[in-house]
Amino acid sequence: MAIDVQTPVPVFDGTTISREEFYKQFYTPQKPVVLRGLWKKYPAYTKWTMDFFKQTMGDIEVALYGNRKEDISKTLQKPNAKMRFNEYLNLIEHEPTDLRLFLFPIFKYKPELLNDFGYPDIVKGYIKIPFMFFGPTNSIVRMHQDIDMSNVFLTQFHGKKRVTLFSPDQSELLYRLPFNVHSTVDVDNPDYETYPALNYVKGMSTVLEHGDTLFMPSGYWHHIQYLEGGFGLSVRTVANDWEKIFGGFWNLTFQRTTDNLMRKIHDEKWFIYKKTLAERRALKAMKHFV
Ligand SMILES: O=C(O)CCC(=O)C(=O)O
Repeated sequence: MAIDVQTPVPVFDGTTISREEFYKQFYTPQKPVVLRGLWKKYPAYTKWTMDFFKQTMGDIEVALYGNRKEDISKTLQKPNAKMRFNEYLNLIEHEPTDLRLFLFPIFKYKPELLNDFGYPDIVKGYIKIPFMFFGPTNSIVRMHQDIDMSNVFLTQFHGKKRVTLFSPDQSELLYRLPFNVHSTVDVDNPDYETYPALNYVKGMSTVLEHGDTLFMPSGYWHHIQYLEGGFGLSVRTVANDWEKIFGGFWNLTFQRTTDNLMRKIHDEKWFIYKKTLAERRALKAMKHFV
């Protein structure tokens, strides 16, 4: 039985939605939405294609990460491969691979790309550090929350990807690993014997295509499957409440340092400890339902 993610993320016309409407319906209540065409007014909307990136910056070297099984316990730190950007773009267009390019600071290599877009005024308080994400068909971004707990606006430029979302209040049922923002749950093939609390989670899903911007409120869990090779860009805003702002700061400092240190010292044992704790917390959370 699949996890209940049938509820579709609502879709709004991003070319007409006003700031008032966005705040009232989505930003203040922290509800996800797809804003179709939000970036239509910017040159990037049509200019940023695979060929554009191949031609303008194909020569740079990029570090790539795959979906290694052993990485389930780790935040990805060591790349699986390095190659020229145009070789990589050809690969994800034409060849089977699982190599992804994520949190790519493309603007460091080519700052003039920043002139190709702006920050839509449906919201205030942007953290103006955009990142790009590239991936091949069938590659998976395993389920996680963003470590800084910011609100995310993820715009798709090329290819389609399915995004599955869960609200942060389901973290325990999703077996959130302590000292971490990941879960070992496989959303596509749920193992209800090992993870019985998954019977009680309820998510949402959507497929993003060219020109769609997905608003993911702070702390939302997301799992992404690239249905086609492609790329997108994310910009973020600071979380809406102090608890989440502090949570993000905590994750980036104390939590991450502790996790890295314990991993170095105890490795597998530390992972087993975190998994056990996550299971205990899930069983406790499940008691509200059974
Ligand atoms: O689109 C992707 O490849 C990953 C996006 C993501 O995980 C994020 O923006 O936090």
